[in-house]
Amino acid sequence: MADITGSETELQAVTDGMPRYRAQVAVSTYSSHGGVSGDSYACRRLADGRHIFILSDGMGKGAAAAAESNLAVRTLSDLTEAGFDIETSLRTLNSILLLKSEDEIFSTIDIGVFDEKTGRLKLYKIGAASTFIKRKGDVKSVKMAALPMGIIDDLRIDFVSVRLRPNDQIVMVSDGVIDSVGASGRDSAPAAWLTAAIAGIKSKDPQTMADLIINRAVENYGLREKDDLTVISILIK
Ligand SMILES: [Mn+2]
Repeated sequence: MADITGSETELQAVTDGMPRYRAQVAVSTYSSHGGVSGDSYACRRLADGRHIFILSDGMGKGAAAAAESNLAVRTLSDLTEAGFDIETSLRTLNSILLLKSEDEIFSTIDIGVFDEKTGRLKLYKIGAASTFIKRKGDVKSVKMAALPMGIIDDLRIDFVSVRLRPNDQIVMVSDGVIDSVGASGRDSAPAAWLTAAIAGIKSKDPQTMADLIINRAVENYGLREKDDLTVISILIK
């Protein structure tokens, strides 16, 4: 997508504090271990009109993984709601996880921050799966390489900034969704099936989008053991 850029120069002048955009959000999940998902998520609207979407995949399975990713999402949610910026919140969480390192806690973190005044979406990824952006039938994926949280002291925090338009659809997923196809052959564009699936889903309704992707991923696994699956789907208006 041409306007995936860190530049702020194309920003339209925002003359007042009124929201110009709206975000309609839906989530769909599937848990592989008796109702306890190792994925955790939170979708919040902050007081300043930013929406924050957080998705964390705890390493391991079942209750232990759930506790890890829950801690990560709760901490980030609380810190950002208290007014800390994303970078500070991520560094604080990383320090907490490192302190508990005898338990070998690591979690992937995927954050989307959408500003309803500017239409700008910032994506932060720490060990997280690609995010998909659909505009007029065309689907692009955003991937960023970084180790999961709680592994190294010197956390590198990067973000990708995208200027969104009304009718754009955003899809955030946990890795279990992408890996439902070709779990063994990760080298050959593992996200290709999902790019095609999102392009093929004509509905603008975020709940329909999220539910259909979960259904397809479960079908893709067939009888193979499934990972936990989470889809956060957002429609910009
Ligand atoms: Mn996973």
